[in-house]
Amino acid sequence: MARCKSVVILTGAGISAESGIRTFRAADGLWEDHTIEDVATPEGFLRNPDLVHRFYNARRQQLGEVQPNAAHYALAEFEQKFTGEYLLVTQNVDDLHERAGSQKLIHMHGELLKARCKRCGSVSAWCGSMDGASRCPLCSAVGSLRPHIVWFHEMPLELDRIYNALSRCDLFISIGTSGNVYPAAGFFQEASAAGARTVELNLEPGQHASIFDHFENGPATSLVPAYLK
Ligand code: BJW
Repeated sequence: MARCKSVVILTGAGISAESGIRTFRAADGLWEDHTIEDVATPEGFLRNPDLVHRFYNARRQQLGEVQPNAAHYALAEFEQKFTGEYLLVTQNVDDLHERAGSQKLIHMHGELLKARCKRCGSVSAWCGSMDGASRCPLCSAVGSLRPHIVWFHEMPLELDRIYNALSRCDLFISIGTSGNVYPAAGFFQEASAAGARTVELNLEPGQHASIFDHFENGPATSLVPAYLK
């Protein structure tokens, strides 16, 4: 670690699991109770916006009841002390990384606590009272707000910055993601092609664990602080 000049870290739902946020694909995961096509696609939102708003409102409410855990804090501390280039890319839409103190952070799948206007494209804070009939705080259009979430078939955010960092890194660490969802699932290959060492820290091996240079298995709250020490 001391010899690294540029580090990219990718996190998934597993890093927030011990804070009490459900992952997606576990036996008790979010996709067990909800049909992906209904709640996580633009077509589902067009069909039944009320259902989608209810799904995200319930998750916003839960976010107020959970706290960052030792893995989130370990990443924030590492960012503070590491002197090279650093980028944390999270697929998570919760705000636990920033609440732990991370700053060099990209939410590639959006943010639960933000709204996006379909008319003017502006992104604003999600207020508790917002719903499908609310007015955009910028352009005042009525009924144009949607969750600032990247659904299936939509383009993830800030990919240029992410691929740029991947092309320069010499260490890539994937934490708590199953490696099922692209393009994030392919990031380790980009990093590897650039000559980086690739490391996966996960409770259970992800889709590509066997082709990472190094895999460690266990809960994020133990593995991450120990690995970044
Ligand atoms: C622990 C733990 C503990 C548990 N400690 N670990 C190429 C090939 C095939 C398909 C495609 C492809 N390119 C695009 C696609 C289509 C699609 C896709 O990937 N489909 C697959 C299902 C096959 N991708 C898209 O549509 C994306 N857009 C796109 O590709 O645009 C075009 C494009 C093309 C080429 C280049 C660039 C762009 C958009 C994807 C949007 C994903 N959105 C979601 C929902 C967000 C909203 C919401 O939150 O409601 O994002 S889906 C969901 O999955 C969520 C997550 O961010 C994402 C990843 O899940 P994650 O984090 O890995 O969670 P789990 O549950 O799968 O895994 C949890 C892990 O934690 C496990 O491994 C456990 O072991 C571990 N764990 N406890 C440590 N205590």
